[in-house]
Amino acid sequence: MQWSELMESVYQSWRSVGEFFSGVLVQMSQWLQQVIAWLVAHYAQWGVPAEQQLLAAYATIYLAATVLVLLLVWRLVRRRRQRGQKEKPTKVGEVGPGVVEEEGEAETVAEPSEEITAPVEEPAAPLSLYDRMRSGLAKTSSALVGRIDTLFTGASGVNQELLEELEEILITADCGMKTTQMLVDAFQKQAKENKVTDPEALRELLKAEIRALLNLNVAPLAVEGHAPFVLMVIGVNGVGKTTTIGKLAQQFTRQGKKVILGAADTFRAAAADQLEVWGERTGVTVIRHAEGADPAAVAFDAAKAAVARKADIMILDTAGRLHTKVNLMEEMKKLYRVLGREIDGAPHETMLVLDATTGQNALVQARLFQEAVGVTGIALTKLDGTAKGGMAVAIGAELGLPVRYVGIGEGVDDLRPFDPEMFVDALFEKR
Ligand SMILES: Nc1nc2c(ncn2[C@@H]2O[C@H](COP(=O)(O)OP(=O)(O)OP(=O)(O)O)[C@@H](O)[C@H]2O)c(=O)[nH]1
Ligand SMILES: [Mg+2]
Repeated sequence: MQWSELMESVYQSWRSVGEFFSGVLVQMSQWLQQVIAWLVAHYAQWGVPAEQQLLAAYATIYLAATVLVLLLVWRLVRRRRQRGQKEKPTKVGEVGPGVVEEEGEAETVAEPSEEITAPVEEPAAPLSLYDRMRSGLAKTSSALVGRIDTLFTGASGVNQELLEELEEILITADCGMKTTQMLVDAFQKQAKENKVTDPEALRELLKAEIRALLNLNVAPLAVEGHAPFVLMVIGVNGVGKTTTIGKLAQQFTRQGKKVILGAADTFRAAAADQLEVWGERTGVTVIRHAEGADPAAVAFDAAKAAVARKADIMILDTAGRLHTKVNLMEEMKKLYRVLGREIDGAPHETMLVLDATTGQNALVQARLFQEAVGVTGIALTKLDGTAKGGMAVAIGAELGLPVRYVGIGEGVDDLRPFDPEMFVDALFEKR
């Protein structure tokens, strides 16, 4: 191709591009003129003086264009922000309040130190209570019910071998010796009497026996009878006392109840700080004193505040660290004395928090506290982190105490009033 031909074709292409854009510009200016004429005509109809009609039309177009541009910018920014949130990594340690760690005698509230990052999951549809329970019990279910299913499917009737293996499975899932014996005896009796051999029917039979055992000690916490209702929360270090109190405060507040929290764990300032974080989240007042102060003095002030402010519920956090049973008893006696003097019949509930992951050790703790201070109910936490969920069955049968709440995760709604029906259904649901 000749040089002049090349230049000619470049010139032609530019010319056609230029013609296209000038055509567009001409068209747009024609539309603009039409819009201006239309606006002017309307302003004339609305009685705008002739010399201001054109100005008003231009102002209207200017305003409309500005709004349009702003809308476009807003949409762009919103889209970018949404994309940024999907991609943003989160620190695992940021999820909840400080995690309490224990090393020898030193106590510290651990900073959210691990820089572990996890991708933020796509927002999922909120889980129903049942689904939460089901997923919280997943580990126990596969360790307990999964093994039981395998046992029943491979068995040829209810014989000694099957019963011994069933016993072993129940004990491994921390159902406790006494509870396991009760369950196995009842199961054997029912299977024999009703001549049950089919694996599915055996499964249903065991499920019914566990449900019956759990139903023996059902008693949800009823806070309505007293105003204020005083709930004292006790338990050893790190079992989840403060977290449970925080969740309860939020749940009661949502129900429209007025809550006051007392930080009677004065062993370390961080304990009261942790409670304050929950208080701020919920908008609940936290009564606290300086580190090392007398817990009974905090209880006194919290009780006074609860009465003065007409609170429905006062929840007292206590220290998990008391070296001997004598110390524990002395401390508790003092707290009982102070609370009882300020509020009739207080505390109305002494709820012991037990960590399900500690298995049989939790039962030992429970017996100690029961002897020392008189427990009236149990909150069983961290069921989601263990295959030892059989604990929930053991508590009622071994201690004769009602499980008031179960913790199946770190979220506020993961603390649930204990419902044996739902618990057993979720545990036995086929996965
Ligand atoms: N997965 C899971 N974690 C829980 C549950 N309940 C509490 N935790 C966690 O257990 C840890 C200890 O909880 P805290 O509430 O500080 O325990 P505490 O009994 O007050 O401890 P001290 O104040 O040291 O006596 C925290 O990281 C909580 O988030 C639960 O139901 N499931
Ligand atoms: Mg605490």
